Amino acid sequence: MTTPRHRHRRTDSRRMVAVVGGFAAAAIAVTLAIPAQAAGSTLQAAAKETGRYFGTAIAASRLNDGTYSGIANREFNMITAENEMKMDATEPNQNQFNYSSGDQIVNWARNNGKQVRGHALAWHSQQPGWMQNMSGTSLRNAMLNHVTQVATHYKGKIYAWDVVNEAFADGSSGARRDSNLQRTGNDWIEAAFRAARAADPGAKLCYNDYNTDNWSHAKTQGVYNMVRDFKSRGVPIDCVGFQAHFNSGNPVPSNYDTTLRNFANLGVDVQITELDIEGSGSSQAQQYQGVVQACLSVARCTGITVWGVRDSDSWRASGTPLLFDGSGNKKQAYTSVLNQLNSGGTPVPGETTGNPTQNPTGNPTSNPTTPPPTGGGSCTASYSEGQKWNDRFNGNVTIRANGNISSWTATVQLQNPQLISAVWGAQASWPAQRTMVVTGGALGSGQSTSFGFTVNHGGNWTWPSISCSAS
Ligand code: G2I
Repeated sequence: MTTPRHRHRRTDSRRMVAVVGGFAAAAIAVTLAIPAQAAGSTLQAAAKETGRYFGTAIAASRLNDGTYSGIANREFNMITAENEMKMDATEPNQNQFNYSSGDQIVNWARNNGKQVRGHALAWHSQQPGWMQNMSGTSLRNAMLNHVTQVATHYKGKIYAWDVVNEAFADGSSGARRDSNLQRTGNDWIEAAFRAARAADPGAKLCYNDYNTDNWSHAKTQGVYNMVRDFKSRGVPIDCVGFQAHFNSGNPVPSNYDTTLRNFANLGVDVQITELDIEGSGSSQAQQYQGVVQACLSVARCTGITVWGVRDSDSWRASGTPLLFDGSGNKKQAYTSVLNQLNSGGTPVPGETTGNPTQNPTGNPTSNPTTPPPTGGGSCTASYSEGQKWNDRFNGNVTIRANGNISSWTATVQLQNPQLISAVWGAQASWPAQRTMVVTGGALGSGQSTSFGFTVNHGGNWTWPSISCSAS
């Protein structure tokens, strides 16, 4: 069993990990006690504490504005070129590439110790004039050449590429968007991904889109089905970007964490890539907090990027959608994001975990390439803090299979005088008043599942100890 740790009401939550390995019901347990650290005082520092990045879009033309670059340098550790690496910017004439503005941003980022998200290799929009009227094989080849050339130019300098941007239609069809690229054949997206992988094998390759935040929307499902298909056929895709441009007509959905988790369960990272939320004050702050909370609840949500620095830098400045006002002052939304980051999250890397406040409505399909579990592996139980109140706190446990397992049993041991008042996502039994046993079925190697519970702590904030055994 793990040793309980006495560290609570902290803002930088860490988890303890119990490992029971090898054989059925073997009682080998290891505790990883991660030392407490100070809460982050900037977005990047706070996000880093959870293993995530916090980024912004940068416009090359603004970099010599000291207020702008000062905030960008202080707060963010992942940089996206807002426009400078798009098709029209990088290949203004066919086979004549111009990397000057893109390089300016990449160099600024690297000189300041930041990583870069590449945006975007193939898109129906922002095509250079010469490409807009092309079709058929010549367009397909021009697109693939563009992907190859640009990804090769930036090879080794890009954390993740938005390989294909916005290829699905809005509305209820769940289908691909009509475009000149789509008309070259439905396989244009996977062709772009294969070309990008060949050019820069070190970059994560993402599909990026908007209006894919709500799990119940047809567009979300359309993208989900494509990613599932890609994973099943070995098309090289590593991540899905959720642009997250919100406003009153398109608010942050309450099932956002479900969406992120279900995509992550396909075996891809998920990233929030262009976040902005129109509005002001506490309403805007709360929505920002919700987005951050959703990402933090999913281990494979590896980072968040806001689409600009100050409100005045935004593509929709009148909606004041960013974290800094036009003078560069921190807004209420900034504080809510920072505080939420500092409240901790499911650490990265790892697998997905449950959010105790919402039961997922979707039912992610298991990756068809995963062989059916036959047993014999071990399991790892990871604890992460959930919400806290004066009289109670929530805890989350993620069970991860190391090797195939046919069943698992987790034991949650409470401390006196704690009592569990609610359990979700699992079947529990109570061999003793403060001992809860939770069982689950087969998991393939690397797969995970999670459950949560509420502890009425009676003044004792000590985390419960968790162990896991598998057969
Ligand atoms: O529309 C918001 C974003 C949606 N997802 C994809 C992103 O790439 C997109 O970003 C926006 C930029 O924020 C705008 O700055 O994409 C627009 C279209 O590429 C950008 O607008 C362009 C204008 O269309 C150009 O006329 C202008 O020269 O910005 C350029 C630079 O200011």
